[in-house]
Amino acid sequence: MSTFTTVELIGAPTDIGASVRGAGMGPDALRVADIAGTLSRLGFEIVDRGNLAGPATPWTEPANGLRHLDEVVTWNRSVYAAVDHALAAGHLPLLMGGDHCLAVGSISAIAWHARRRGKKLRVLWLDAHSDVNTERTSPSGNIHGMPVACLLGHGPEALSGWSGEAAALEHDAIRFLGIRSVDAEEKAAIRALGLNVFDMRHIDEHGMRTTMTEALQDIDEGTHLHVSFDLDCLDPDYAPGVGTGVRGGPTWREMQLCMEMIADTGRLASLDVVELNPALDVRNRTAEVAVELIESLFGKSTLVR
Ligand code: 4U7
Ligand code: MN
Ligand code: MN
Ligand code: MN
Repeated sequence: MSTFTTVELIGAPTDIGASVRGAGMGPDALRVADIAGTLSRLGFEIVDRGNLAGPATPWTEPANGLRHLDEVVTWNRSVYAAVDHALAAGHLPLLMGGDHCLAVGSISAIAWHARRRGKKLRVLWLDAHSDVNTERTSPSGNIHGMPVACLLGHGPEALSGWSGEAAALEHDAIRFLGIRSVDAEEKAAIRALGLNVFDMRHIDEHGMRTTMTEALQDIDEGTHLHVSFDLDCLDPDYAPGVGTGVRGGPTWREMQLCMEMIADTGRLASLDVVELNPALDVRNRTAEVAVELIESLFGKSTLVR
């Protein structure tokens, strides 16, 4: 499916952008669930870069609306460098978080490469949340609720402009899926910015198949498709090991169809898997579910025909 033969695993073991502890154990939980063996059985070459190093989480209160800003910047710099290195080598970077603030570094590096190669960048943001808060609107100060604002050039200055442009993403380059928890001021931002949100109401009314057909509508040969997969997108019945779970998400089966339809485009070129929290999980079930879904995303098909 993918034009890539080598998948580069990059572990970023940190919960620096959250206020619930535990997402730092995500990379090793995915390794225990055999992410490497699973992808290699699908025919991919796997390079596991191990875990990046970075500052410990200080668990201090937000300052000027931002919790742990300096440490978030440091972690994202390492993520940017690692993703940049993987892309330069022609590999598909698979970032294993860690919390979702790390998408700033990952997607900024991807945007830089896509622009240089003349590719049209499209991002699918699979999440219960829209992550478009800023330091002025965030009810928590947690930066894992702000990466989209940063990538659109509206976040805190220290986390904006990393792709070499004011905004790594144009407002119409990102599609949100599975959204069901949006803060009041985020709603206003979504409207003001004209963002493309396929919320749970849309999935309920139209089904996953129609929703995905719409979401993938302008993907073509010239597209670099990035998936930013926040595991709290799934219903917590299927994925209990997350720090900010919200009832009423897609089922395992619906999420499988979503992943299979993305795989069918053949354009997947990079992936974040974030917000897995093994401290809240049940016998590594969420990590196993994540690996099953990633397997479909990379082209394992249950089609008999
Ligand atoms: B995640 C929240 F207030 N919106 O900003 C906030 F509800 O990366 C949650 O999607 C953010 O898991 C969740 O703190 C961030 C809250
Ligand atoms: Mn998120
Ligand atoms: Mn989320
Ligand atoms: Mn904008």
